[in-house]
Amino acid sequence: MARETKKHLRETEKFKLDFLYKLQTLHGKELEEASNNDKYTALVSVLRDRISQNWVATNRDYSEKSRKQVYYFSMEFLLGKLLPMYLINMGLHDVCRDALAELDIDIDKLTEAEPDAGLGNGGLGRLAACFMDSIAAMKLPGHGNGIRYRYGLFEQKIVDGHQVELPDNWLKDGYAWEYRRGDRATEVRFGGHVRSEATGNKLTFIHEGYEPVLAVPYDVPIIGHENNTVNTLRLWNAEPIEGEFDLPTFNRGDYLKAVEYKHSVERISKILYPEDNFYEGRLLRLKQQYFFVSAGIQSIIRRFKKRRGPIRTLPDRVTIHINDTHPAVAVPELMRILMDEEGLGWDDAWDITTRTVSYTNHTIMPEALEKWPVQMFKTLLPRIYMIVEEINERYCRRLWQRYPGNWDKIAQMAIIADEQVHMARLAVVGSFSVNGVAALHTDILKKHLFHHYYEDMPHKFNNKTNGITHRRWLLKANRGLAEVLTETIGKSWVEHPEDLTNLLKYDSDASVQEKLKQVKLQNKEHLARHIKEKYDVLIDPASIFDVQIKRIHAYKRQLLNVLHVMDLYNRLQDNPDLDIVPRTFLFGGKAAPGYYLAKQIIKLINMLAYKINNDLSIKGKLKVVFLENYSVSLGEMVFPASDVSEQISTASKEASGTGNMKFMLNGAVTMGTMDGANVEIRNAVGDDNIFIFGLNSDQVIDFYRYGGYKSYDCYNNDKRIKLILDQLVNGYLPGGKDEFRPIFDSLLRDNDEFFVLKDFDDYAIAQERLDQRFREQSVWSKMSIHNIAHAGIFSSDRSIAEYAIGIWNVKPAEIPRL
Ligand code: GL9
Repeated sequence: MARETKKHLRETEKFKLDFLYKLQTLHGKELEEASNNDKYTALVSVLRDRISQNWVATNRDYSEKSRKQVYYFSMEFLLGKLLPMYLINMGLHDVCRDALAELDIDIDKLTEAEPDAGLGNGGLGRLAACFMDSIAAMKLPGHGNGIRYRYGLFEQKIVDGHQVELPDNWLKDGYAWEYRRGDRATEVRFGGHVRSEATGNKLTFIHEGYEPVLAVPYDVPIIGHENNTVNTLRLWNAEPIEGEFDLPTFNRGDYLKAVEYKHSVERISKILYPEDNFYEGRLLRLKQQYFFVSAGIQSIIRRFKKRRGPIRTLPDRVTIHINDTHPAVAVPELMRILMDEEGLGWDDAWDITTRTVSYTNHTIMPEALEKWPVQMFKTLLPRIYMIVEEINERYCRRLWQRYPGNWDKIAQMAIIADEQVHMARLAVVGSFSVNGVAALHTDILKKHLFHHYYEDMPHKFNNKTNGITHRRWLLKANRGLAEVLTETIGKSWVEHPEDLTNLLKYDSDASVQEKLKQVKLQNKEHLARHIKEKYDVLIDPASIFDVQIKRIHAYKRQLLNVLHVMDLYNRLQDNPDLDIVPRTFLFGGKAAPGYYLAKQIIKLINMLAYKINNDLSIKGKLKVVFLENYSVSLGEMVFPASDVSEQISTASKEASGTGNMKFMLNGAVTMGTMDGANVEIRNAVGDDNIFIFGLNSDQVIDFYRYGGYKSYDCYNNDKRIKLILDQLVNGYLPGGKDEFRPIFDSLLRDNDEFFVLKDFDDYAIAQERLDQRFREQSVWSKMSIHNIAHAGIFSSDRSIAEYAIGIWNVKPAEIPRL
């Protein structure tokens, strides 16, 4: 017997015994009596034991060697399921699968028992999760800091074509991956007032009458890929301060008030706000932000002081990275701690803070930029507000010197203006690095959104194009493809995704093309079975799977896609023999519960699907399916089964996109605008391997600035457009006649803010080109291969390497086995 096999057998046997032992000690059960959930928790427990040694070793190494560490502050971490990824990262996938198989347990079945940790809305939260994975894979000392929401992103049900939201009760059976660290809890203070006291020539500030909240950390281990690194994702839970110690005076002895207090505290980490690219100025949201930021910074400083000496060296040992502006209160909070608790003066504190905090902007959508009313901010965070005021004053004073008399400009740059605290401005002024998430986006930041700051502080600005972890989105999600790749070019791509370019040599190799086609077909069949079972709709795996999955948002233009489907359908009805390659249009995505137009789009897709899928006259050439409850796990099934990736946002609006990268990595070809990272995808694959259409971002921005677009002209001059739009409001679709009037109005009365009609014709032409290319199967295969081959640079390992070198200055640490 080969040594490898022997080793495998030994490990499998050991794993089996560990598992059975856990089942017994945890649940007091034998295999026969154990539920799926029992088996799942026993399995995770086996893994936890193996992880914990490396976790201790990692933390010991970081502190003994005084390694510089980065803390990624994010309101969202959209993790998905960890079990399958951790088995892969720990190199235990096959051992575990075989051990369980011997016990007649299907590992995929166990995985179903794990809730998708949906602590995020979409791209921004998923990016944070990919980054956690890459940081650990690259052996970098870096951790996450966020909120342990009791309810993650809502579960979407489609009822009569409408979206209905159900609470995501993901913690109902507990979460097997978290470790509650009660001993590391810390206090966060809200409200009250601040009194100053002079001691000698120094003013001290005393915060009184506040409501204290206990922040309790729940740590989730973040495991590196086949290395010993185990980093920490620390998620904070809000709890009332109980017991005799330090009971807040305001509720001492008052039972009702004490209960109210408990409720008001627990609300803080109760729900994730379900908005995408949109900001709602709720008090509770600001509370959430300060809560996890304050708790996070306190725990960093506490740990720092235990080991690493003088506070002045903080920037050499720690970077606090803020993921969008949500954690921007990190700037004044760090100032507060350095001054009020560590006794530093303003200048020293400011110097340390602005060398410790770095910031990523994720959107230029005006409605997503956070601004807090001064009154609200000041009432909730009185001491923090004082500090923001001082930051603002000092900054404006500097601006007066630089731009004397230029009041307009200064008002546009002031952190406090129009009775609001502008969080993006605070983030730019208070950090040492400001980055966008794709080359085009960073350009737009420099030229438009942050233009004045860029002129003032050009050195801060830099680009870090987003990435995705190829371990989850290929190795895990598409095993079939991963195997063919390894067979063809060897396995180096797993460690070095840029090696995927070795595939280019085979772009015209018939046997490689055939293997890839087979894998794609299997993935499509798998998805088709799922769709048949779940929606009772039959789709043809030989048809083009044309997919748009992402949050539903006007700027992402699901509507453009829908209008094109309506047009295709109209043409097919005119001529049932119309020569098109059969197409299956798949949609998926959640709409924010209060976003009326987005919910209407979902309804429209479903009504259209109903009409088309039941029309026998078109001979099955067209199918439309809306996939319910798009989530990380659903994405893992859909990306591998896709032929066409719809990335059709209005140019300039999509900061980067990351779904676009997951599609290309899985061999889909992009239909897209010159927006976000699509631009870089095009540069990588070349014009022959992508379908680009529509206005570019300069054209769009010019229209916004100077006007000149009249959507009515498109309606009046293009018969197809007129027909489709009329069909929205003339009773053609099932449902009420006026059901889709608001969509109609947004396109005509409101002059089509996102240039849907303007880009329609070019889109339809590009779709025809695509249809033609798909017919030549070897040409299509070659395009697909070029997409896979060039996807390596969109690995989040590349992004993280750039952050580590260009912003954080953190270095890999080899963790020894204990
Ligand atoms: C987003 C951008 O809209 C995306 O284009 C970008 O890829 C991601 C990650 O950088 O960030 N900004 C943003 O607010 N969201 C993004 O996806 N929204 C959500 O995460 C829901």
